[in-house]
Amino acid sequence: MFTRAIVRIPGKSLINGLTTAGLGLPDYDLALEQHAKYIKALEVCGLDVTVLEADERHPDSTFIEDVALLTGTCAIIMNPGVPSRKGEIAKMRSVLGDFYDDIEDVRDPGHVEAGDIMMAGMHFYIGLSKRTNESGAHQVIAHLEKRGMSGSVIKLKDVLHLKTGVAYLEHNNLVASGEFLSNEAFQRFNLLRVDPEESYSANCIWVNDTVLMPVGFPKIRNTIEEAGYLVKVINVSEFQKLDGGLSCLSLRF
Ligand code: CIR
Repeated sequence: MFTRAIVRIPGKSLINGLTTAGLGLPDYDLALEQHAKYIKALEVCGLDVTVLEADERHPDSTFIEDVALLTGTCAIIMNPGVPSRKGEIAKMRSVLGDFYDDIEDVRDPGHVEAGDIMMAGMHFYIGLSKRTNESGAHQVIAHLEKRGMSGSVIKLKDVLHLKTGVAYLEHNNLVASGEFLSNEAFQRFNLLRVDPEESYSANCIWVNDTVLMPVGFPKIRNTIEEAGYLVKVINVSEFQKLDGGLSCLSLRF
């Protein structure tokens, strides 16, 4: 069960965020509205949500998932793999200090963005991507192993982050799309397969047996409901324009 989440309000500079989506510029007012509804949905799932103020200097800082990994026992502050996002970690130690005594860091030459880390029980899959390298992944694995957890790496081909294409919904159920459907490492799960035309929906999140997913993906919604979950759909169109999705917008712990 999760009891808490941390989110960061998008700044006006959001429109300058990194993107490959080709979907146009986000509408800032609509992004704020969608973000407020996202917070509400987390609260309805029982989470106590800490809302951080906007950080205008960092356009992508609302994608707060990328800057820390929060486990049951420790927090690990990431080292983003792209220059414009490096400064996002500056205040995380004091923010996380309210919740964790045990805080580690990923250091150069290691880079990790936690959108590349998927927790499945006590094991953490770490995507090697354009943002996350071997050195960073092995630092994370060492921090986890010191505390009785484990990690392994997955090489990414097409997607930005690991969780762009997979989502663990607990109970051995894994939502998977594209390159991950045939990945050997994921065959031990019950795969909930996402069709190529619904690939954006693979970035969904389990919050205490409710699955939050983006609007407009009826096939995978049906599959997830048939697997026994309550589904709540949320419109995050303005964040999709920046390659972001539901998982990226919060740290859940
Ligand atoms: C970026 O390119 O870093 C942001 N525009 C999107 C980050 C999305 N985060 C995630 O998938 N965890």
